[in-house]
Amino acid sequence: MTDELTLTVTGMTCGGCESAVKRVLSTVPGVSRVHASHATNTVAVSFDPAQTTRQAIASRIESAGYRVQA
Ligand SMILES: [Cu+2]
Repeated sequence: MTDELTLTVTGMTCGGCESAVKRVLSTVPGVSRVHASHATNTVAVSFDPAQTTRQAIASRIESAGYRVQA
């Protein structure tokens, strides 16, 4: 089973930031697809809710230096 989640993330300013977000999320078990856009301040994630949570994904993004809006 796969859930989709779109987070509003601030602090991404270029393609390098998008790549950084994708890289850290690729280490989260259960995350299958990530689309990050600094132009729209969004990160869309496909994930298995049996393996991870919105909270785990958000805290991983924040640990990389970006802010996730509630
Ligand atoms: Cu950047």
